[in-house]
Amino acid sequence: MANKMNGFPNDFLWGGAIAANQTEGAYLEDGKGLTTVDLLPIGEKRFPIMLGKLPSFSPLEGEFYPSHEAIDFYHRYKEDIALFAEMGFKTLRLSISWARIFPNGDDEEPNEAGLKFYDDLFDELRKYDIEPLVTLAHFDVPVHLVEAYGSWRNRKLVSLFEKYSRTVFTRFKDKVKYWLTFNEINMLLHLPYVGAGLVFEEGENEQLVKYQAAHHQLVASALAVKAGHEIIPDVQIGCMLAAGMTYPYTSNPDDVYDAMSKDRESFFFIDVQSRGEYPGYAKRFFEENNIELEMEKGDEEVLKNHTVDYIGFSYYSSRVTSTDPKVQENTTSGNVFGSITNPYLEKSEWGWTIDPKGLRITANQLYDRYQKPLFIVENGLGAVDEPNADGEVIDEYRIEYLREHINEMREVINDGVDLIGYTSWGPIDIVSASTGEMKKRYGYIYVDRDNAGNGTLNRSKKKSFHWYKKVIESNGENL
Ligand code: BGP
Repeated sequence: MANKMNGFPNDFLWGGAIAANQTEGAYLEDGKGLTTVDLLPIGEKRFPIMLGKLPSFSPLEGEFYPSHEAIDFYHRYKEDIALFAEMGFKTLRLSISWARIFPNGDDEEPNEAGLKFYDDLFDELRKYDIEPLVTLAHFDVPVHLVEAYGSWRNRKLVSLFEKYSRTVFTRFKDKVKYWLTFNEINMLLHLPYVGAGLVFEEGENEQLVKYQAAHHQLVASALAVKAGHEIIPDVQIGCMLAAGMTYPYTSNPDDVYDAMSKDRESFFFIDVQSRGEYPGYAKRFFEENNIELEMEKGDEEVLKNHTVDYIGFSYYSSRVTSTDPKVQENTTSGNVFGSITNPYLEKSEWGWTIDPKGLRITANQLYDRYQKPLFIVENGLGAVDEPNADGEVIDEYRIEYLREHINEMREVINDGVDLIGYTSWGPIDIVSASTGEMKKRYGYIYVDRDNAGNGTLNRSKKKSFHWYKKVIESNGENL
């Protein structure tokens, strides 16, 4: 056994991650259908819609829909990929918009213009030896599927998604080896419209609808894994979890148990996708909450036989939980999971706790649990960037956040975890998923565009651009 801690392996996949709906724009171009995100305005109506509480299926006059133009990646991807290549990216995580391929979701034939867009995009990446890492579903459901079937609450979506998966696997089998099925699949429980296109009806059992939709996505995910393994040689298909440790506020066993239960709400999905079966604790939860899932004959077998090859996860922050009502009053805002304020840690401008060590704990926890390669497919700091008088963004705060997290990643690897890559979120500024804002930026590359949709869309390098380039060049040594 080697006695030296080596840190990052030579083939470590450094890069960045984006999603179609937050980046591409061109929301109705070349035959693309409308998606759920295209109906999310910026401002106060956004959150209730994301919770599935406010059906709104036609864009309202005069309101700003950030995803309609986003950062116009659809037309500018060559320029952007050249910048990623300049930073030395080994990989770029991006998503395919289902509605570019099947505009209504249930069309007979795929839309050739949509397929061609991604074909060209993957060629451009290959030109620079950048490995595409592709998410099949990143928070965007074709709107027609919501209107016609009630989205993922309906079993019909399983076969439609399988058809979509098979179509893109077949088309891109020589160009894309790394795939993810559903982005942050556990987000469905917290933002059901975002995760699964769900809009609730008055008086229905929302838990039941959510877990039924979850079952459909889990089966669809397993069928996608099956299809990928059949179609693409050497394929790697992963799941994707919004991860982040939950700490008990005290050593009171009630708090400790509560923290474990909160984490299990998320692990539930990966337990099914990676271990291939519903965990016992979920069965108990279903029984106690009158959740009787409709399953088809063969579902259990599909889940069992087609588990994922690796575990992808996003990590932004950790959480704290307590069973003491007094302590519970001290809850931070901003993070969709909700959390007690952690007195040991700082928060971002949006209230997300900054916890680099939590990344080490989370990664170790996931590896202990699943014993499969891990891929950190999102991480980063959303911040307001102000260009100085020379038009430069000196984003020391972002560098510091990333440096501390990358340092912990080295520890993770030295802990014996098989960590295969890191794609930081939004390497170029994009639209924020939770707020719809441009103001919340993650990029190494600044995009001139504001919350109201004004700006030239010009790209420029921030200080962190040069820093991340050195990090990759030195394989994580020069932080
Ligand atoms: C994750 C999503 C991304 C993303 C990121 C940052 O939940 O997978 O789509 O945007 O979080 O969140 P936000 O954009 O709200 O800051």
